[in-house]
Amino acid sequence: SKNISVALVGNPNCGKTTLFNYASGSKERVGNYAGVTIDAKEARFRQHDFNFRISDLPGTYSITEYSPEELFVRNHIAERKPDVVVNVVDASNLERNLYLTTQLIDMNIKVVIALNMYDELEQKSVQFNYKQLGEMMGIPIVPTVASKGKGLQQLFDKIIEVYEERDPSVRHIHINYGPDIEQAISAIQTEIKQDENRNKSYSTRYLAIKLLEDDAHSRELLQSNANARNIRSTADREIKRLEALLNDKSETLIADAKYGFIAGALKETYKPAPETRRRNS
Ligand code: GDP
Ligand code: MG
Ligand code: K
Repeated sequence: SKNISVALVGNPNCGKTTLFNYASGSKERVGNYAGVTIDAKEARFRQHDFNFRISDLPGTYSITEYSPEELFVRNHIAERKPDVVVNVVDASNLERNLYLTTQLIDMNIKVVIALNMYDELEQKSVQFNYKQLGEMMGIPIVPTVASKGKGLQQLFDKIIEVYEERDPSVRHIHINYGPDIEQAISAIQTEIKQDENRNKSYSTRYLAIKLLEDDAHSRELLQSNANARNIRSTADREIKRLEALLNDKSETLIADAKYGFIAGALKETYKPAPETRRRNS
């Protein structure tokens, strides 16, 4: 039988640990433990013909350098290289949760979205074409109610399908950052690619975007690139050009483009419940 490693990634309180416990059959207490050393819980179980190894990673709103949790998640993805990342998304808080998804898209890795808390979405009368959203992002989306174990069979079937590259809806999209930022990204990518023997843990597009966000960890990583000096000067030049041109910090410009992408995708796929009229007292 085959081995498959899975990492659960998502915002705090989206149901990762609940999903982890249900899937692995462990009775770990669910909750936030402030002050405890950051750690990933790991469990093994069998599903169909597969030996699953599943990791429950700390909750994060983003994968950058800003907190030890974020760095932990990022290193886990780059160094442990899970076969499939399950991005657990709280269905009742899509806009905020999908920000992390845009970073996973940049990383160009195998992702399945568990659209968790789906019960809460069903209770409101919203119309959400999650299939269409998944197609737009190139990431399959499986609704789940982790607290009841609902949808988990479908989720693990989908993980296997994505791992074996049998799902035709999976594709690597590029979030379009607009012509000015895209030009900067490709200028930096060109410099990174000069070194044929570079560390290939991260895609060049991802690293270029992170450099434009002035991300210290990426700068550090790229120091081992034979072309490090040119990469750095190109990034500095492009940041200056963008900031003069678009009149904002380049990391803000990138975050805005990500939120713009999410807003555009949700506008096409998500119809909120009609506003309930407030009663005057
Ligand atoms: P984590 O921070 O991502 O690990 O989230 P937890 O697993 O600790 O879950 C946070 C809370 O959400 C807990 O009270 C869970 O019981 C609850 N929860 C998890 N999944 C679901 C779900 O699908 N629906 C609902 N309504 N609650 C859920
Ligand atoms: Mg947890
Ligand atoms: K929690």
